Amino acid sequence: LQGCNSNSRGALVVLEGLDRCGKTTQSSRLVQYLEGLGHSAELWRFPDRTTSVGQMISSYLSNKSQLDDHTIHLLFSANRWEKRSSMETKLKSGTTLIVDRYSYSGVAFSSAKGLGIEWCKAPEVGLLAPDLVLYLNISPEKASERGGYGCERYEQLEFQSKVAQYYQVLHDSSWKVIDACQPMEDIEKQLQEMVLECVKKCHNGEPLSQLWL
Ligand code: T5A
Ligand code: NA
Repeated sequence: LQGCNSNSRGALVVLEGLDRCGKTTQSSRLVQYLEGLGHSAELWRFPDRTTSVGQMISSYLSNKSQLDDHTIHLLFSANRWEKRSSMETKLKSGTTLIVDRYSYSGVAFSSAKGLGIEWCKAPEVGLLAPDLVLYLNISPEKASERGGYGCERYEQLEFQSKVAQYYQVLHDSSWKVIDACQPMEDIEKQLQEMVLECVKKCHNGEPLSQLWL
């Protein structure tokens, strides 16, 4: 993989799943793994709470402010759009992005509140499509037993069950489903293989595509 041609691009890899499924744990391990192999890789996450849009989202998630369901949906989407061009630049310069949540979260969470799924997908159309989506599969019950659950707005069993149903609807050929109840190290090994294969494919010229066209 090292020494591949200079116009090869990085891979866009997204981790998805219910709250507490282990996305952040596994995303950072993946970046370390790729860097260890000499690849250029970065950890990104959505919501990106560092921007002014991201601060509005963060305030909403921690119940410090109230927003209409449509409004917060569009803010989550805007938070991805404001990062789109820098994502593209990074990918084209050969850096692989490991992204902790993306448009699938956006659509699954808002649909679970009762917004129409097509309405939810519309503002995501034209964002970069992931080369690989790693879905960390866990039951809402198991997830709720993990540390820190219950602090943020969406961390309730019944709601998380609905989110899981909408994730099922969004599942497409870019997805790989991993059992998130295995020991962390076992999950890590499985993800490494999947990501490495994807990185090779992208280095070899697999074109970037766009969501939901
Ligand atoms: N949202 C997000 C939307 O509504 N629309 C959108 O467009 C987007 C992008 C914030 C919320 O916003 C919603 C979704 C969310 O509700 P967030 O900041 O990513 O999203 O918050 P969470 O998803 O809740 O992230 P968490 O940090 O809580 O969960 P992770 O990252 O999935 O899990 P992680 O790695 O932090 O692990 C959680 C705990 O489990 C343990 C860890 O040590 C940790 O204690 N753990 C394991 N335990 C046993 N076995 C394993 N295999 C384990 N892996 C991890
Ligand atoms: Na997280």
